[in-house]
Formats: sequence, structure tokens, C-alpha cells
Amino acid sequence: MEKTVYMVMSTDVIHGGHIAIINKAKKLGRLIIGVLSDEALAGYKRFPLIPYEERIVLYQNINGVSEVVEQKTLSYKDNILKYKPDYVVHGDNWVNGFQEPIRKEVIETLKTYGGELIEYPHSDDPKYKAIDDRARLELSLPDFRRARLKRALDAKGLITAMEAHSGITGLIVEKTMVEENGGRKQFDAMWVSSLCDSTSKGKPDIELVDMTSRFRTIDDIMEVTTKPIIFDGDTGGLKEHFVYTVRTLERMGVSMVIIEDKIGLKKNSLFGTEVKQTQDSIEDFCEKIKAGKDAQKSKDFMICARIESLILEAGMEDALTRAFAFVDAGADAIMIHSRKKEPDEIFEFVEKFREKDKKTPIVVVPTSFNTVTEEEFKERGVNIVIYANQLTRAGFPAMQNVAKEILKNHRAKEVDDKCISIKEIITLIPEDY
Ligand code: SPV
Ligand code: MG
Repeated sequence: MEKTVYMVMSTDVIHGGHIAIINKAKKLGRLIIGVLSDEALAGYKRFPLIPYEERIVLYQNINGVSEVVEQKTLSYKDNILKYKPDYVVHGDNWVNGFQEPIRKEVIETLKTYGGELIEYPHSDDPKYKAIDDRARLELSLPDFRRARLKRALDAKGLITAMEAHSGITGLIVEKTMVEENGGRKQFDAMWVSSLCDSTSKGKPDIELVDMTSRFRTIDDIMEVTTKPIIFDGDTGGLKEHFVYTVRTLERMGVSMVIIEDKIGLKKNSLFGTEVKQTQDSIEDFCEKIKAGKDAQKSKDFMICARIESLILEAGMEDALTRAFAFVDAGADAIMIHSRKKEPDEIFEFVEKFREKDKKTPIVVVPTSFNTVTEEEFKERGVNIVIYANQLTRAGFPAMQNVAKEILKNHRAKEVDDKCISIKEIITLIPEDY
């Protein structure tokens, strides 16, 4: 009987190296290709340029491929047990490194029925690396970057965003990864916070840093990164100004702007009712949302309406009434904010909102209610979790300490082990971006 061969393809740019492996694999028997879902692929390599459905078609049309099947996770286990291939083939580049647990599981699963893992030498040909570098560059172009937030939301259900306020913090959000279950966990998006952008300029978070300066920050981040950007648009300003903001953000490749339903001198929400803040009327805020939606040109840009009712203690009913009205006015997402330590009012809002609206994405900023895990938020129906200020809050105490130590010691030797090494700084910032 003809043998079966299973191989997973985790690329969207097929080059000679892949074809060479396919040619070898098909000689062993009937070749089944497993295609990683967008979510699994993003957790392994980079965000796919070509969505899952199109990658399926691509592989179906490669000569020598008998069948193409979905592999939803990085783990091969389910598909190996389902298709019982005689051979699984892979490059030998997973023997060490973060994929080690996946490889181990493949070997153990194959052992249960006598299957075999065949590994071919991995090609380090620079021309293949150049192809991948080009694909990475494409990820940073405005049209692609803008659309990436919606795609990530569709693929994952819940995405995370980490605050960035400069090129270097953008790079930290872009590159920080941890190994988890044979994959790599990383942030999906960046949050350009008004608080942190203002703080980095030594200014209060009162819409004092003007839009031109805020756009400059976005530009600095965009020049060196590829991840989608969610922009904190404060109140959005005057409706007549907001339409220009929308067009500019969209043109730059930003994916989402969040505007809050307040008027007058805006202060940071984490002050709560300690400072006087006025909520906009539902009618006027709806007008602003509509004007923004009318101004936008592409289909992928999103306007998120942020509701301040819980912060200003206007009550749950007010928050919900506003949420439904803002969605009716065209808001693509809703952000509900709270400064309570317990997540109860956030959970209550999400539950009541989801009773009527199953699909509008819900955004939360768990600075105060920080004990809730991403998994629990997802289970309850939240779609975007923003870590809004932790990088800034971590960075400044470290800098203050080092400054004090140098003053105390009259030299810098004592602080050396508190500082990132020059070598690490150099590798964090690539020369060939
Ligand atoms: C920001 O990061 O600027 C925000 C979120 O708007 S919060 O500070 O919690 O209001
Ligand atoms: Mg803000």
C-alpha cells in the first residue's frame, strides 16, 4: 500500500527551498500538506501576508501535493492521530530552540503507531532570507498595516496591545517574545497612549501635546516597526477637526482611533471624579462618530467609541445606553473604562452589552483591574486588551534610580549592572531596517 507523508507549511511566500523539500517528500508517498491557521502562524513566524483561505489554494496547486488540510495549532498531535502518516517530514532547524517541545511531541505521537520523523538539512541560503526580509518590509506598508488589526481580531478573537511612545518603545513592543507551548507569544498591536506620549514630553495629559506632535510620535514608531497601531485620540477634539485626524491617521496606516465621550478640558481618566470632567451629550458624540466614519476612505480603518460613564460614576445604564447609541452611529468598537480595582463593573457591562450585541469588539484597559487574565477576558467576550502605560511606569523609576546612584557615588560603576549592555542596545536596533 502507498505510504502517506505529512508535512506542515508555515510560509506564505513559496520559494525554491520549499519546492525542493516537497519534491523529496512526495517521493516517500502520498503527500498531505498541513496549513497553519493565521493565528498559529503568527505565533510561530510572523503575521501572514496571505490569509489562510488563500494559502490553502496556493498549496493545493503545487505539483505533487495530494491533499491539503488545516492544522489549527502549532501542535501536530491531532492531525498525526487523524491522518496516521507513515512519515512526518521537517527541516532539521527545529532540533534546538523554541520548537523543541513540538518536535518531541511529534516523535512521541508517531511512536504510538510506528510512524517515523524524517528531517532534511535546513537551507540557510541568503537568497531565501532576502525573500523573507522583503515580506517583512511589506508588513510595514500603510495599507497592509492598517488592515492587520481587523485580520488579527478575526483570527484570534482576543488581541493584546502594549503602549509605545517612541521608536525604541515601539521596537520593544515589536520584538519582545516569550516561548510558550512550542510557539512564541508576543503583543499583537501597539497603543499610542496620550498619557505616555505626553509624559515622555514632560507634559500633562490634557490634550496639550498637539496632533502634529502626536503624528510625529506615530511616524517614529512606524519607521521601525510593523505591528498595527491603535491611537488614543483623546476626545477627538472638535468634530470639524476630527475628520482631518481620521484622514491623516488612515493615510499613515494606523488601524484604529479611540475617542472618549468627554468635552472641555480633558484630564486623564485615572483621576476619576477627583477632577471636574464633563461627558459629551449622546447626540453630539454620535455626530462626531458619524463625521469620522464619513471622512474615512478605506474599509479597514476603525473608530472606537470610549465610554467614560463608569469613570465619572454616571452609572451602568448610562454606559450601556451610550454604547448602543455609539454603535448605531457607526462606531466599529466600544471601549469601556473603569478605575476600580475589582473588575465587577467591567464584567457586568460586558455581559449586558453582549446580551444584545454579539459582535462589536469590546476594548478594555486593565490598569486598575489588573488581576484578570487575557483568557478570562476572552471568555467573557472582550476582544482587545490594552496595556496602556506599563512600559512608561517601568522605565522612569529605573532612570530615576540610576540618576540618584550616580549622584551618590560620584561615578557610574555602581549602576553598570542595572543598565542594558551596549551590545544588547546595538542588537535591539537593527541597522538594516
Ligand atoms: C491613555 O493611555 O492615555 C489612556 C488610558 O487614555 S487611561 O490612562 O487609563 O485613561
Ligand atoms: Mg489617554
